[in-house]
Amino acid sequence: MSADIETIKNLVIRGKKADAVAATQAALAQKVDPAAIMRDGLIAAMAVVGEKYSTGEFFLPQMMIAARAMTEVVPVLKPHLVGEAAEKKGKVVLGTVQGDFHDIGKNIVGMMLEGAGYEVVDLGVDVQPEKFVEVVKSQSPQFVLMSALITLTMESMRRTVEALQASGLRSSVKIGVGGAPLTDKFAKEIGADFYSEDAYKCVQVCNGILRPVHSNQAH
Ligand code: B12
Repeated sequence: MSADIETIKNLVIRGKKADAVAATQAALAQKVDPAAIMRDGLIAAMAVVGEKYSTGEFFLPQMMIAARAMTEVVPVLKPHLVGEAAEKKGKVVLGTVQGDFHDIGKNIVGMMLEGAGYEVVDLGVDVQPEKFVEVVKSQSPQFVLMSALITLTMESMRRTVEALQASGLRSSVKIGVGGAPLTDKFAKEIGADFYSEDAYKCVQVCNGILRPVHSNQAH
């Protein structure tokens, strides 16, 4: 089995899940950097699939089998990407917003946060604003993180921020948003605290937000 990143990318694009898993295992055995496999193999493959869908070269079934291949490969990479954190840093409530069923990116964000020591309460996909509010009330997290991949469902993020505001819980959490169509500008516009373009940066931002909180408590 050929084990380079380009091969993995092409196998994921074509939805060859067993071969993509085998190629990833072979690449890891040959000490190919797992973060590079994720970025230049898997995430890059999804970008190509999206492009092909836009141009009409791919239809929904092809997009689905490619997504399934990616979903199979991620657990193979997981132990190589995330460590075991010794102590819990903080609690995150995470979900893909109402109307949106894309969860690959959200799951990667959750995986990286868990590896970095966060307790992640994953609400899944198509999460209504009221559900976020209910769980923030019962779980008292430090962060609410929302994912959206469809331009239209970005509006569900706005409604979730509004619902948190209306329930009086807004100031108890930092709200982060992400997903391919998101921008810093949109995050500011809806009153979120931050936008991150990928899972790695999201972990860094969360760590950065918690650090001053801890040092304040020490005084
Ligand atoms: C895979 C995929 C699917 C899969 C989803 C499988 C799954 N379990 O998620 C399937 C085939 C089911 C699907 C369905 C649909 N899809 Co689709 N899909 C994609 C595709 C190809 C890849 C998305 C993906 O997983 N990327 C890889 C991950 C790793 O990237 P990511 O999600 O962006 O996440 C990273 C960052 O954004 C960030 N991040 C993500 N979330 C968060 C959250 C926070 C808090 C933070 C900080 C960071 C962060 O970190 C992640 C890792 O670094 C995209 C194309 C694209 N370019 O995005 C289209 C795309 C998103 N889909 C699209 C469409 C139109 C649909 C459908 C409506 C199609 C249809 N006619 O039914 C349905 C939607 C159904 C619904 N209501 O949700 C459009 C959306 C157009 C738009 N802008 O509005 C796209 C852009 C394709 C296109 N070019 O037209 N899709």
